[in-house]
Amino acid sequence: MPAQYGVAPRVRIGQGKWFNLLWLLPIGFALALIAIAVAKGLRDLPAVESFIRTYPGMSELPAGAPVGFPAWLAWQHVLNAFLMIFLIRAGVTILADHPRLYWTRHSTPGRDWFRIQKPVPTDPLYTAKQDSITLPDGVGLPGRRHSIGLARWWHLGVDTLWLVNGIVFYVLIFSTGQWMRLVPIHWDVIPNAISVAIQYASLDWPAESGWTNYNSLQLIAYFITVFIAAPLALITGLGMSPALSTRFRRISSIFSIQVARSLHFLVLCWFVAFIVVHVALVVTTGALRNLNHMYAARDDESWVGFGFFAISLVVMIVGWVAATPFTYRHPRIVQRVGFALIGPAQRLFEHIDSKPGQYTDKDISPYFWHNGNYPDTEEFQRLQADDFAAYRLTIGGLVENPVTLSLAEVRALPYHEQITQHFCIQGWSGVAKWGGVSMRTILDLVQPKPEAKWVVFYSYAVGPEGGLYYDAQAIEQMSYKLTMLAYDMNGEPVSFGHGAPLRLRNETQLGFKMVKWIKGIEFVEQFADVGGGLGGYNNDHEFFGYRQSI
Ligand SMILES: Nc1nc2c(c(=O)[nH]1)N[C@H]1C(S)=C(S)[C@@H](COP(=O)(O)O)O[C@H]1N2
Ligand SMILES: [Mo]
Repeated sequence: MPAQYGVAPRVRIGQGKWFNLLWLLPIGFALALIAIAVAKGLRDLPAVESFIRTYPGMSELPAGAPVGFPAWLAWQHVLNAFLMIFLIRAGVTILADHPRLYWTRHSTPGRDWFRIQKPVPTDPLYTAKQDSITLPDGVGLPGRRHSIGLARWWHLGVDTLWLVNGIVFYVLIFSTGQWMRLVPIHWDVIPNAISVAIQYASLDWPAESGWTNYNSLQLIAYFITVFIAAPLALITGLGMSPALSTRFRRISSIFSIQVARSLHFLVLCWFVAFIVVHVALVVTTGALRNLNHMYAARDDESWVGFGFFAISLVVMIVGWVAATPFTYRHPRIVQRVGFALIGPAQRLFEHIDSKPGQYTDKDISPYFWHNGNYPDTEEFQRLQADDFAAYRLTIGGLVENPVTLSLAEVRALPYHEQITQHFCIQGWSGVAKWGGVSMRTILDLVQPKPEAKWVVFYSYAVGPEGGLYYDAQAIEQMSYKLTMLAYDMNGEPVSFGHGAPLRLRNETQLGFKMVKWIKGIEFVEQFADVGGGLGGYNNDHEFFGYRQSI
């Protein structure tokens, strides 16, 4: 897609007022100056000096707490920092694909609380894809407009490595006692942290002894990062999965995908702020000694730690610079490796056959985004002109009883209705009531042969690069309670924009798998011979995956 840049981050205040976050730079600078003046003033007060003497900044460690850092900790720290580069950059690219955040599952234009894009235009057929924005290549991973397919492989693939590293870290800190240095266990961390804050702000910094014991402010920051932010990143990430959200109804009715996505973003903000402050303090509070602690497992002022740090920095910079060009040159490798890493988890969640009844009429979204490429062929326009009287749905392939059905015949089949939530890969969501035919009814009608493993849905619409839009679904999911062909939406015939006359609903999957404007259905043994061979138009052209339960 042609590049399109967004706007500086904005936060909504009240109904229609937006605050440009760039203002935080001068405001933050002014506040920092005020904080310094106040802290300096405070330190002239005898009461404050005696408070700082009583609470110099460190909480006592439990008996037997380890001294210094083992080599495994150093390695895990390096690996963590390296992986974070790709996680964060790919995460920002995913955000840029739907550059708005909401607190409710409705994703209503104007109700976003945060955006890096202009307000939504009034065109009723405006699509979420049109709304996506470009990031500079060095910032995003990969960054190009609507490169979410590749960004997700980076994000989810690297995430599995990051999680493994994190699990190893948890196991090791708890089995070696290193946890004692990361978990506040005494209430005096609070006054000590306040004391440290005053000392930092007054520019008369506390004594450093990170080798044996962090100061209390540092301790709290590390504790939040390791035990709150990191688990929250995982939980909020999973909170965006369609399969899990339709399965865990109670949790997802409070903790909707949009709450998850917004919190996921706030976790990112925490990590970025943490990294900035952490690195700044490492450098300004005795860089050589600090680097020896974490990169050479020694407590002196030699250049050894700096040497290891410099090597890791070179690796990080090379990784940073190479990742985007590599992705553009070898997108299929990124797609394949990403799928190898996260695919097993996606497959696991696909086995969830959720119950209907999670939502009621009052949950229906007032606005439901449109997406994709609209059909514009003459053939489709003719069908549409006479209300699809000449429409025929052909269902064939590996079935005992191939059929060709008019829309009236489809409507004559037993009626199935469900109110469900749609999860677009780009991040928006919406609830709608779908009426039509259960895919179970279709299976009963056509009797798939035992060899049939995949069910391919073909559309009347072509994709953005030409070629029919299609998608292959695992046959197992076709008999799920919430898989259906919809001809009604919210009590009316499905509109042109939402896929008239017939579109698929498969609630374990992300929205792109739900083909609109269905022309035909084919049962096949494998999808390698269909389209580009990767199981769907988006997989062939946009590097998505054929399993997208996350
Ligand atoms: N034929 C066709 N079907 C399609 C698409 C498309 O581009 N072409 N886009 C998909 C995507 S990415 C989404 S999110 C949903 C959007 O459905 P909606 O427009 O009804 O919200 O349709 C899916 N089905
Ligand atoms: Mo989508």
